[in-house]
Amino acid sequence: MSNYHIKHLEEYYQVYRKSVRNPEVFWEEIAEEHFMWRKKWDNVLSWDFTKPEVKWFEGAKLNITENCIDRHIYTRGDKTAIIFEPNNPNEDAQHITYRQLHDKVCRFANVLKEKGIGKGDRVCIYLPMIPELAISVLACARIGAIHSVVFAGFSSSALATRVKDCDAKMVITSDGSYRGSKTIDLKGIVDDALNDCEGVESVLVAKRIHSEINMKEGRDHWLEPLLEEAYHDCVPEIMDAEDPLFILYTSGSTGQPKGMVHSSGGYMVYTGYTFKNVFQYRENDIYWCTADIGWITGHSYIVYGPLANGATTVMFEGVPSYPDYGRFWQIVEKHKVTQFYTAPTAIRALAKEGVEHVENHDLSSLKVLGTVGEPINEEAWHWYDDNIGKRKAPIVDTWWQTETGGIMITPIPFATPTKPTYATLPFIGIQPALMDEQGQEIKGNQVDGRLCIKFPWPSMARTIWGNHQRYKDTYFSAFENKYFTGDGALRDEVGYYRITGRVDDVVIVSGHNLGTAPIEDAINEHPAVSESAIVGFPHDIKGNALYGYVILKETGESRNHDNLRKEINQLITEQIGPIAKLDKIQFTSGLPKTRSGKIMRRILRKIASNDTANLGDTSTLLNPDCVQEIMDGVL
Ligand code: 7RM
Repeated sequence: MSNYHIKHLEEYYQVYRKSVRNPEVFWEEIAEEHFMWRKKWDNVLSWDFTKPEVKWFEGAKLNITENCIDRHIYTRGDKTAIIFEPNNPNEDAQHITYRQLHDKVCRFANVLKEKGIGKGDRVCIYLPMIPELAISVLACARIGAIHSVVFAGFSSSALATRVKDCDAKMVITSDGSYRGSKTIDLKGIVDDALNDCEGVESVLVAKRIHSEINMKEGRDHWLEPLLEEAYHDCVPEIMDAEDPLFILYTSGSTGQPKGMVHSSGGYMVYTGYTFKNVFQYRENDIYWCTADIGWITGHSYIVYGPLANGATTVMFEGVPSYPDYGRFWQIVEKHKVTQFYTAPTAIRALAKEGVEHVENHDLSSLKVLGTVGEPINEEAWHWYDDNIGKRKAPIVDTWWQTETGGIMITPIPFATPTKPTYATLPFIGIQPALMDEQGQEIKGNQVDGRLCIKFPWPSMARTIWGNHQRYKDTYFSAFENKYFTGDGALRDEVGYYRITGRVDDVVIVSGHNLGTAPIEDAINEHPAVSESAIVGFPHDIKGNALYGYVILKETGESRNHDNLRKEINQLITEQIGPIAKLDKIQFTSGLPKTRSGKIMRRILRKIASNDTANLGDTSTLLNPDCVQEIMDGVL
């Protein structure tokens, strides 16, 4: 039996039981046999969810880039580590070998050092999906700097909030980016953001679109000449297992995003181990995850997990619709992709365009398909299974979060029988629990409740940057001695889990987590707006879309409502980014409120979803009359 590579369902159950009965013995074995340490740990695990404090492999020393790069040079130095597929299909793909990756990461690391970056400093990376993104992430890790990647679709003010929150000393960006037929002025966005960020000493700028940009004397530096001059080797900084590796922001129920802090040792072990098993990765496979490295999926399953296994990982710069809706399948055919991992929203968008975009491509290389980011509906699941996997490639519906660092509930391909819309079974070492609203665990099968995790796992976030109290309040206070995920789930008759969706004020739109509070904050800055409430409602492609109820300061005919709608969406675009724009905006004179003044979002959600048959008791509201007004005005 192999604990590292699980191949049968029986093996899964055996290894799972072992991992739960004696987690320390189990994880010690995985860590010891499959990773490279400069010094072994004194203690595998110590934890206390009441503080909360979790430490894995305490006392151990390592550098994650030695695990992801150096050790592979001896065994697979000429193997491709990263395939870069550009936005424009006529531009050549780049194949970066492990040896070349070592050279590039070391040079970049030396540039960081020369610009005054050292262990523990924060570096904000705001780059499109070009090789420099993966290389800069690894370069930070090489010297122990904490990277904070901000998705390059975020606005300047969202970027500024994140740069300031972690007090970044440096920003890494590019002149601009390609996105389908468009170009985006990334450097201009960075310049706007930095007007407001005093702590940033330097900006490194990669050249991608060759646009005319402004370079601020003394602060901004072109990357290429610095890399050319830099020395090609860099001794890795030796880190403690619990030293932070990166910060990644995720939205929450207040305006300030939460900077989730991930560790070096535990994160490496868990992402490496899950990658191997969830994708059944074998040497010579070509693995492609379509996420952006700006999200956790890209961190864990484009960069760290695959490279820790010496895999070949594809990085795609473009979008699924350019130059046409067959682009994903053209890339699968071109690079003979064996594992393909994407989001349900992408599947739905492609399914809508019809199978003709699929049919003229050879997809026979595909062995495993994956989805992540939101619940996958049955129709999309079958479309994926029938047309992409041809019913031969199992679909792994992987549930996890920015906070969990790695995949938590998932089938293991060829071992776990799949079931549409079910993420199925907990991964090795993961102990889920369903809780009722009184805080009791619901045992047995065919039940549903709030999804918690009862026991630590190596890649869990250790804190929220600069705000440990918020970490405790958000994740460890709802249920005693448990990590609360914010999701609801059900468990079927055989113990399979199906994630039913968020039970808090987060809405998942096209696989992106959006807190409703920050969007409301943005809208409320409009001079004509007095109050607003945002809820999600079902959408065929995006999974959910946003519906905004807005109360104006002055009602009446004085303002053109269509113009106001545009201005509101413009404000949201500026403050958060275009992904947070509202699909529908309804002006109303009141919002349903409880006697304590809380907006009853449950009612607004039902109205937005056209599910008004069962609104529940509205008579206890402070202002029951507004419910009818809102229903009459539905868009
Ligand atoms: C990896 C990622 C986390 C939230 C999570 C869920 C939802 C993610 C699934 C899913 C149903 C899935 N991180 N979610 N995966 N819901 N089935 N397979 O997406 O931090 O950006 O989002 O996404 O609500 O709490 S994330």
